Amino acid sequence: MRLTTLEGLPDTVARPGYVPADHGVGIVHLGLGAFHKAHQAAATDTALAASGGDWRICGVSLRSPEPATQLGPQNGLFTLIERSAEGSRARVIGSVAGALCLGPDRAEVLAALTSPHTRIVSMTVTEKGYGIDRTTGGVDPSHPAIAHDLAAPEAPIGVAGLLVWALQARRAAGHPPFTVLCCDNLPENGPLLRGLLVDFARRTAPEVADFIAAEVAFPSTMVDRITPAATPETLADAEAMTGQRDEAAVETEAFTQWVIEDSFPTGRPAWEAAGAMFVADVKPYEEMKLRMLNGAHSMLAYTGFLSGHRHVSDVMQDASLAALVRRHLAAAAATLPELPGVDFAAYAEALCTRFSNPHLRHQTYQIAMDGTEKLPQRILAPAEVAVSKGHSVEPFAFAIAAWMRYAMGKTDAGEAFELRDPREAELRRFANDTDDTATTVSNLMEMPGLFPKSLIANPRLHRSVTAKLDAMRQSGMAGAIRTEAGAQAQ
Ligand code: CS2
Repeated sequence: MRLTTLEGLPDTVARPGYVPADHGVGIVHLGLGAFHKAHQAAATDTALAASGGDWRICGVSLRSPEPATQLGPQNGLFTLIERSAEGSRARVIGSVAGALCLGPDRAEVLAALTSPHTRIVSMTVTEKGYGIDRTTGGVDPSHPAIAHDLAAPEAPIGVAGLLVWALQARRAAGHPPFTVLCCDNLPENGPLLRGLLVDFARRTAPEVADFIAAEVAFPSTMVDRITPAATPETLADAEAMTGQRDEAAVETEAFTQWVIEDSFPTGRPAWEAAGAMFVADVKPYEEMKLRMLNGAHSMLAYTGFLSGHRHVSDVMQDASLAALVRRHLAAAAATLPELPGVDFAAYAEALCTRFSNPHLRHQTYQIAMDGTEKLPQRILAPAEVAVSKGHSVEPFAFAIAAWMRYAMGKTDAGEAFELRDPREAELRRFANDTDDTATTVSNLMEMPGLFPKSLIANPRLHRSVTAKLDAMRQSGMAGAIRTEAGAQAQ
């Protein structure tokens, strides 16, 4: 039997503490993937139980029809499996009221974005989904969705195009603007998105550009919950736990964190009931998370994948690599300004425990994707700080070398794999152009818009990355990891 109602669920399964149908939609969410379901949808479910309100979510996927075909027949209900060392627990989430796909459901999506009931538009479309030119902060006209929407702003398909179109339509109709809530792992994601939308509007609808800059709220957020892509095993486990077939089940860890700038002129759900922290300045939290959790994740993804570790928890079983993860966390922490009430060493330890969770099958290959979009905020920004503070650059050089080795697109055994990066072709070409490692390092570092100038011009970093990449090519990734960990131990 397919999950369609809350009736008949076993007592061991937690269910919404409210009647879903009694609550209207107040949020449109773009990017209806596993992370949204495990994080914001779960927090909204808790908030609805605690304080009510018309805050259910209309979920929209911009391209993939799957989320809508999975959730639609289930009335938006899905099982969230939370896996911790103590075991797994299942919870059915009721906060998603509807699931649409922009292609087939275009009219409904546009109606939801312009509805006076919609007070927040949130999104998780991944780093590459926006089309931001990080050097200017404006739009990247070569991004496919941006290019499309600049040419046809009246028929948008991308985030910037849709939001500017909707904000303009709302203004014309006399409805207040919605709050734009970016939930992707991008630095200062609120202002970043504001910059993108204002630039897009200047090019397509100049009359609303100043209005967006001045009147629309773009609170920044730090989001955290490790959520692997769902697998057939996830669905089988959900069925075993709930007794119902659930095509939309997701699994995640027990831990969850959300730090949000409290700037919601038209209201918001009581997310604090789910542990969300509302602060005036999200930046120090976001830097901590991007540089420590995500930075270590990227480092261990490239090194782990290439040394034969399929899952993050396998990496943590490899004593040499686990030592390098700890080294990376300490180096990243040393780049952060003090954050009252937060002990970075304890945070690092907690991250190691989370990474070691054997019940969570989080693939290194999943984290390795989209490196060109992730490296700047995760590895390069802290590397720049380390250089400026006179700290060792070795941990960052090791992570950069591992990414470069990965960009070659083949394992030590010579087996080819897809990088899954929006700059795949360019990366492969630069990574494989020459046998001279120092030239490879220069070529990759000088790819437009990626490395900051201060790092490109740093001979110490260049030498260190070259030596480490050489070691990875000559001794293989597993050998290079042992050497690096050995050098650290001495
Ligand atoms: C990961 C993140 O895939 C990745 O790049 O580093 O998705 C990570 O699991 C989340 O940010 C954790 O909150």
